[in-house]
Amino acid sequence: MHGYTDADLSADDREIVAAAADFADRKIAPHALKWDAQSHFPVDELRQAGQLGMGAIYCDTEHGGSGLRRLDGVRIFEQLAYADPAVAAFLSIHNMCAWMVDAYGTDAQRAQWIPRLATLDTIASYCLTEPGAGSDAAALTTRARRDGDDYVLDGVKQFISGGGRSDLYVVMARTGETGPKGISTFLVEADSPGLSFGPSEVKMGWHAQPTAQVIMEQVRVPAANLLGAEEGRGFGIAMNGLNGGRLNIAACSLGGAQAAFDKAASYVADRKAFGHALLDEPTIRFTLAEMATAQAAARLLLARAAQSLDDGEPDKVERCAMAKLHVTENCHRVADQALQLHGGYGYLHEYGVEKIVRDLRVHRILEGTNEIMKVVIGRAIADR
Ligand code: FAD
Ligand code: 2MC
Repeated sequence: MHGYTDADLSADDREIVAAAADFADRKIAPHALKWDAQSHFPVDELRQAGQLGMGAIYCDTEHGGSGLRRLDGVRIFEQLAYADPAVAAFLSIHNMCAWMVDAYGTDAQRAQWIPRLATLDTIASYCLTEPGAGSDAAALTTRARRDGDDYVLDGVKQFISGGGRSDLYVVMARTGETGPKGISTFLVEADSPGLSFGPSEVKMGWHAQPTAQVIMEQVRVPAANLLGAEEGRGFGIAMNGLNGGRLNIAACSLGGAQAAFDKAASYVADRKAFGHALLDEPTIRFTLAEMATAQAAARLLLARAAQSLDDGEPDKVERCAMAKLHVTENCHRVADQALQLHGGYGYLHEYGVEKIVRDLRVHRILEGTNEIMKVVIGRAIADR
């Protein structure tokens, strides 16, 4: 249980967090540096996580979801990210897709997809961003045209996590007017004729999961694949998915930064300079104190935001945005401070800290940039 004491959690909560930590320590951590260096996407281990209930964490148990809370979810992703933020973040995106199907799908869609998503026999990707529509997501131009009992999709999705490797693509496409009200959500299977993928992007971090364009040319899907069977609800579905996604990305930053902090604290205790351990240098202790305080504050803000989503509080959107903004910024700083405390060794791959810094950097950009988080929070303030 990295980052928690027994007093932080109830007995039930401890069991969930300890199980996630145990899996992460045994199945992910020993391989994280190799997977990063080799850009290996660990599908087998993701499926093992599915066997432990981490494929549809906060989906209803009716069709095989785990029926847990968002609060449990963020703690699970935090523990997984302690081992590898990139792997944890991919699983969080898959969980976001599973929840969208569970929360908005028809009974038939839920019965068809949730059992396979829960085990990760079906791995899912979330497709909102386009080359011409990132932060301004409601400007998307991928089109879905009704044709008899089918829809025909045309367009390009950019930066799709799992692109080319996932089995199911949850695609936001335009069925109506310009703006958010003309958008619908579709479930597109990987083997659909007309679906293709760009090359895997070469990235700064997140090497253990692929990122690629998803290209749709006359992709025909049955009308039954319209999520929720009603046009025009797609933007709301996408945004509600992202509220939880933003919490989870923050959790991945928190777990990654905790690993970096623990490495740094142990390193400065061992490293000698000027006749004593670096840990005995008061300014080094001040840095560790700042880092530990940042982690504790981030964990509290994140837990409160998760609770607001669990309870459907009126300000949940703003709280999720605040958590994403604060946690991803501060935890990236903690990871960078941990690198600095390692001196030159922090810059070497084998120490594992530079990987965390690289992986956490993108959390300030995706699932809504941190500038967009300020737009969301600012609008809430203005609307009060
Ligand atoms: P832009 O929107 O062009 O923004 C450029 C800059 O302008 C940013 O700094 C932004 O904050 C700023 N900006 C824009 N508007 C405003 C404003 N109103 N006020 C102030 N500043 C503003 N997307 C998916 O749909 N699915 C995925 O699985 C996925 N995975 C990703 C994985 C990776 C590794 C990366 C890098 C991205 C991924 N994305 C994914 C896309 C990601 O969500 C977008 O990159 C992000 O939303 C920003 O969009 P953009 O890149 O088009 O930047
Ligand atoms: N939760 C629930 N509903 C939301 C919402 C949220 N977070 N954000 C917006 N909405 C609703 C909003 O209430 C409104 O509903 P209604 O018409 O009923 O009033 C509707 O959506 C339209 O919202 P806006 O009028 O605010 O739309 P606008 O276009 O002005 O701005 C903005 C929306 C900027 C907040 C949105 O486009 C956004 O979040 N952009 C960032 C995109 C993003 O996060 N991309 C991430 C891609 S996924 C990824 O990166 C991965 C790694 C998976």
